[in-house]
Amino acid sequence: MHAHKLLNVLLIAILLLATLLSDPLARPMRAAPGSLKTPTITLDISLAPTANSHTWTTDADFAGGALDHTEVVSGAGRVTLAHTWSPDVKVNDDVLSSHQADPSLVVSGNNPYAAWEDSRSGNPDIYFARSTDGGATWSANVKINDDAGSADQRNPSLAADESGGLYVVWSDRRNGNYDIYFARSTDGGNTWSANVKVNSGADSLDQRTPSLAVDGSGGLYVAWNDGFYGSAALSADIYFAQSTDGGATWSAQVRLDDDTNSAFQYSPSLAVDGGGNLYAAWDDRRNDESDIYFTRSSDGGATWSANVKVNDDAGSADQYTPSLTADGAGSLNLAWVDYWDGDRDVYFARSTDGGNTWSASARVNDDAGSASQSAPSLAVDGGG
Ligand SMILES: [Ca+2]
Ligand SMILES: [Ca+2]
Ligand SMILES: [Ca+2]
Ligand SMILES: [Ca+2]
Repeated sequence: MHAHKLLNVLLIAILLLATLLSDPLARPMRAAPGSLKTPTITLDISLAPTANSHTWTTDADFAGGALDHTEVVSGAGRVTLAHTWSPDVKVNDDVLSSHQADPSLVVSGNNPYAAWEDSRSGNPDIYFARSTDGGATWSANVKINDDAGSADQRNPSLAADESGGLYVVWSDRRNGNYDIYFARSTDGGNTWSANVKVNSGADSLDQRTPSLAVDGSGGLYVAWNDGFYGSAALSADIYFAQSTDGGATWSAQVRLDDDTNSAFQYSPSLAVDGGGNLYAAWDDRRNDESDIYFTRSSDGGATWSANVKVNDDAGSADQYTPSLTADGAGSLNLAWVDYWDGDRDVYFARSTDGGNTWSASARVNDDAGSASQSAPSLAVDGGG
């Protein structure tokens, strides 16, 4: 079916988010002093099939309104991909100096779609734009959240299906504490549905950092961290819900982490493969420092496997903000931010057996200095 498979770029985009800029409360574990950029990494596994050769871009200044300084590096040298971000392309179209942050990008065909947190109206909202020319120019921006007040909307996670549907979830404080909300678009993002609440748990708690996955048959899946700001402040867990009716209604929520104590789980990343298997990774402090843990479900999300630790360092370095993708050939790719060697770097591991075992953790970014890299976000296109 894929006569030109080698020409189909398998694009993994890793967004590096300046989390302090986007939401100081959302990332309470670490500070990023001086981190004024939100760099983007793009990792192309069709060009770089081994764990030692990665293609990526860095230093996209999204917070300033541009995706610039795109740089692609692989084990074979520097490579420029046809649809990486062009220098000095501005996604947001507001003319004020308001704050845009925390972008979530998907690539469908060769064209990118973006949702982000945007404070042009004086409080954080979720905005959307699309490009039909590979990222060279962007559409007028569309506000997605439909609340009338000034509540905070943050942490968007955007997904696209193969028939042009667009879906986004985010954390939303319209009810006085954070919940997970959802909207969909069937017209390429020009208009968005009425917003639907996803989580069904204790509403006095905060639900944050959702991750959205869409399968090829209309299934929608969301994972989030639940309870961080509530009375169980240090025992936040990872929860999951799904929809089989396009997001109109959502299932009862299911807990994904199997920590038996009251440790902190945060920042899930969810993926679904072509066979309907679901995969999730998150950062997890059950060992009194942060590690990346993983689970999968082969029954549509009803039950989940025993959690597996992914990162292989023996020490107490922190690993956090994982980003997970499942490609069409049964491989899982996972990137995260790692404090292993004293500064923040992006690390990567791959599993070819459904997540039972993982490759050695490999550093992706190759800067020799102590510059910090943070908050990767992976996406893979339909060819992968
Ligand atoms: Ca708002
Ligand atoms: Ca809530
Ligand atoms: Ca917990
Ligand atoms: Ca660790």
